Amino acid sequence: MMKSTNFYNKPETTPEFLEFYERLAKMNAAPLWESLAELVPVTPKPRCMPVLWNYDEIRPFVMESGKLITAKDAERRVLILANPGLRDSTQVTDSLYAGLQLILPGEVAPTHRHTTSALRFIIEGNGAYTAVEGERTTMRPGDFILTPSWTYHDHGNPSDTPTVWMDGLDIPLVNFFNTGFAEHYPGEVQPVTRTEGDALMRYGGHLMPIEYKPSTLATPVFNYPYSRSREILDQLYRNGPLHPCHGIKMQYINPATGGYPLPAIGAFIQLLPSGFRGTAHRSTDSTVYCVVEGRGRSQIGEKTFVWKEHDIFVVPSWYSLFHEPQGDAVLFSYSDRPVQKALGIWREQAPMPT
Ligand code: GTQ
Repeated sequence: MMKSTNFYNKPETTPEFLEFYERLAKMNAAPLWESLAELVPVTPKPRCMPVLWNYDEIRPFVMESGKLITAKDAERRVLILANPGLRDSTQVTDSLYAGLQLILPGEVAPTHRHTTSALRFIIEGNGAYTAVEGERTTMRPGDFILTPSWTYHDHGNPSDTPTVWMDGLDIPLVNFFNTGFAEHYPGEVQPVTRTEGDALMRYGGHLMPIEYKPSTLATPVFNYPYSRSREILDQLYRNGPLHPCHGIKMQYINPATGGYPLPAIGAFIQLLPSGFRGTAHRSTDSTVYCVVEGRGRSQIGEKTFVWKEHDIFVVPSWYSLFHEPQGDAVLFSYSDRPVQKALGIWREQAPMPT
């Protein structure tokens, strides 16, 4: 097999070449052969790196931010999870954003909407809510909550415990296309017009409103409660079979289309049962993982990450990956898979060829 380093036959750059390049630059032009290997790589070259945020280490910073600024003053009090491979960046992967958001008892994060879509994966707390288009949903650990593009949303915490969740947004993609818009709702808190649980009952059961036609690509269900997800994983584990790489892995769906929950973000939840040792695999969608339950380790390329509940880690595109839990473990993950699939460029090897 040809080595990727000499796949392209790059000519030696003599002074004559360099002189030509200088004159070319003044014409706002450049020689393709100098950057072909970078522009048309033989295999993916993600800039983002494998990285793990240990929740016990980052949590004190999250709480400290709560003393520094209010949710209202910050609009959203969030610590961005910045991938060290993406210098000076505000991104967790080359295409996606992640953050840890805190809302303290009595606080409100004011109502706004934007073209970027958001998912929330709840880490701790009990009794805070996210409101989406007139319906409030209580955020409980492990819940997967969505605020689709251009839907008004606010967060509030009438409980007596701080609530922390991971935000996942398609900010880098939306800004890449220069399609970012945002606006405030006229009031701080949007009026409640629907009973809690209405969307889940209406669209997320085994019934659908007659002749319902989705008006957007986003799911009409905006809370996928963990209690349900966990029960499904448990039941499917009992029923089998277990995937050699993924354990029991399911994807969150838009029940109206069977497609992804958001146009640009796919999300997954998997049970790695006690005694499981996953086989190495890889895929082209750089993925953000959040440990929901348990502990274990994952081998990502050359790196081994030891993780436990609430830790967050990144697996870049095409890095080999396997998981090994210690006891039962549950992992949540999200990636830009829907975009890659829409472009017809998503690839997976699960398991990797030996
Ligand atoms: O909750 O609306 O982490 O607008 C970044 C941007 C959260 C939000 C983020 C946002 C939000």
